[in-house]
This record gives sequence, structure tokens and C-alpha cells, in this order.
Amino acid sequence: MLELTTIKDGKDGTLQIADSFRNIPFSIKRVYFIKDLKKESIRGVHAHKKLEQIAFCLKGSFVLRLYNGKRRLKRFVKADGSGAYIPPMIWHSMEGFSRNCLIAVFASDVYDECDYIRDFSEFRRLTK
Ligand code: T46
Repeated sequence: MLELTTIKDGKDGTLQIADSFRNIPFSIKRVYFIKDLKKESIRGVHAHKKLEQIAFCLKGSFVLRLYNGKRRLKRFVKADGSGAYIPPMIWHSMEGFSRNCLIAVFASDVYDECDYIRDFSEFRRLTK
């Protein structure tokens, strides 16, 4: 989990800042949002060959599952300003969304379907 820089301005609220190479370990090339989720929704369920990502929950919460071919990890991600780093070659899925869950994902590159590994047996073969 990575923390954003937080500046509390008293009655004027709070600023949270994501700087590439400070809070975010890569140069951000794309940001996408995931919303309108249901309790039973599942997203992800794939790995990336090269893409690095950080998922921030802006509202609500969700469960992130990660698998590197050997170990499984389950993280409860909530809207507290911390982001979940998803490195390349990690099988990941998002589920257990709360009501009105809103997710922002910062990515190290533009969308490229060729970077996706969507077949689990191919992922297992590549991570053996
Ligand atoms: C990831 C998880 C956490 C685009 O055309 N451009 C984009 O930037 C994105 C993100 C998606 N798409 C298209 C590709 C598919 O035709 O939107 C469709 C749904 O994408 P996908 O099935 O990959 O959606 P998720 O939510 O399962 O995965 C997304 C990201 O694609 C992925 O990189 O790690 O969120």
C-alpha cells in the first residue's frame, strides 16, 4: 500500500497529492475510474506483462486479490488515501464492492490489449 502526501488545511479541508516518483513509483500515463459497481461485481481477473498500476478507492471500499504464481494476498482497500500497488505479472481481481464504491487507477502506460494476460493457465505457465 502506498500513501499520498496529505496536507490538512483545517476548516478548508484536506489536499492529497500523487506525484510520480514520489508517492507513485512510475510516470503516470493514464488514469481511469471504475464506478457503478454492484456487491456481486468482479473486475480485473487478469495480469499485465509490463503495466504498473495503483488503485485508489475514492469512496467506499473493495477487496483486492493478488497472486504472483506462488503466494496469494488479499487486501481490503478503503478510501483513506492509501493506494494498492499492482506490479506487472500479478494476477489480480477486485470484488466485494461497497455501495457507491468509486475507484481511480493510475497506470504507467496507455491501454494496450497485447499487455494483458487474460488466460489463467497462460499466467501459470509464465510464472512457473
Ligand atoms: C486492470 C483492472 C484493475 C479501454 O479501451 N481502455 C482502458 O483504458 C481500459 C481500462 C479498458 N478499455 C476497454 C477494454 C475492454 O474492452 O474496456 C473494456 C473493459 O476492460 P477490462 O475488461 O480490462 O476491465 P477490468 O475492469 O476488468 O480491468 C481494468 C483494467 O483494464 C485493467 O488494466 O488491471 O481494471
